[in-house]
Amino acid sequence: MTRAFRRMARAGWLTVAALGALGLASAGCERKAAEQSPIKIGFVVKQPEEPWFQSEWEFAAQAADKYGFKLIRIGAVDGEKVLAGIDNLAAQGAQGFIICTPDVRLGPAIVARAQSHQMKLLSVDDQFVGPDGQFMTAVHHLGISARAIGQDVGRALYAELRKRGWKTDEVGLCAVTFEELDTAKERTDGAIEALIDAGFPRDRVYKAAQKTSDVPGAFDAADVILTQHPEVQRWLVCGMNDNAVLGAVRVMEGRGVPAEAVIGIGINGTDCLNEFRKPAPTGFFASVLLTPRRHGFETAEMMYKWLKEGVEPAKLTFTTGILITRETYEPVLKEQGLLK
Ligand code: FCA
Repeated sequence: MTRAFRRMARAGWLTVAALGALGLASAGCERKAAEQSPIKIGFVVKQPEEPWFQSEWEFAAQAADKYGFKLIRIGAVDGEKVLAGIDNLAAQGAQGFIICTPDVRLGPAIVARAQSHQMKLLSVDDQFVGPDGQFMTAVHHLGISARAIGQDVGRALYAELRKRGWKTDEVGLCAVTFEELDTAKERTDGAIEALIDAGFPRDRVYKAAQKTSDVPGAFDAADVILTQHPEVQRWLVCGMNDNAVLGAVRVMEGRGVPAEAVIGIGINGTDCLNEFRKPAPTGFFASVLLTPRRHGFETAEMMYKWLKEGVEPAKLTFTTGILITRETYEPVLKEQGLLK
């Protein structure tokens, strides 16, 4: 308030019109502030209930805090929700978004919708596939080194089998697969390949195809395998992620297979913490902890710098993982900033 204004106010000369003008001025200020920090970034995920995606969101929110942009989180479980979500982001003024799509074959439709709103786009975790069945390499992507991580799982399964002194002819591998998604297929193929390379018999590999990539989907798939192979006494379990392995482990528990006769190794490391915290060990032996910070913070940071400074992100980025067990998960997660 100017000194003259204050003098007028003291003298009781402020009119209704003057007060109105003050109000208008402050509305103008707010508008100006909004124009000065205009960056809004969407983060769309396919399974918002999965801890992995919640971790990505959390880390993206840390990037938003650091750089001062607005993060808009959207959970989109099917194609319709994805396209409506993109329209919604555009209506809110977002200039770009990061997405893990519920179906990689939606890639062309997502690209077209982003272009129609002149929005920048970056895919995370699951890479888009074009009408020719090939990856859409024109779309910037950050994902995991799926085959190498799968191979780590296979090697760790075999090492634990040896440690327990199991004979391979009484063991079966229950591989919970989701082969329509390339990153999932690469993971389970990698695990099977490494196990066979290490000496595990190929004819004791039993694949269980998930219809949905969640715990109930894995449960139903593994249930069929257990029914078909009542002769198997000890089980190894692998899958695309923690939830795939958890589903199979639950089936085995339900059928009375003792926990010590199961070695399950997941991937993500974010969705198995409750399992590791159970007072007694279960068949879920270990997980490969991925880097949700890189998938959330780094993708959001890349998008921000692209929008703000015109710095184009790398076309393709691949991340790695670290094996964690009940014994090691706490220090490792603390070190990674995933646990306080
Ligand atoms: C896929 C899976 C997630 C996570 C991510 C890196 O999107 O569905 O659980 O493993 O890849």
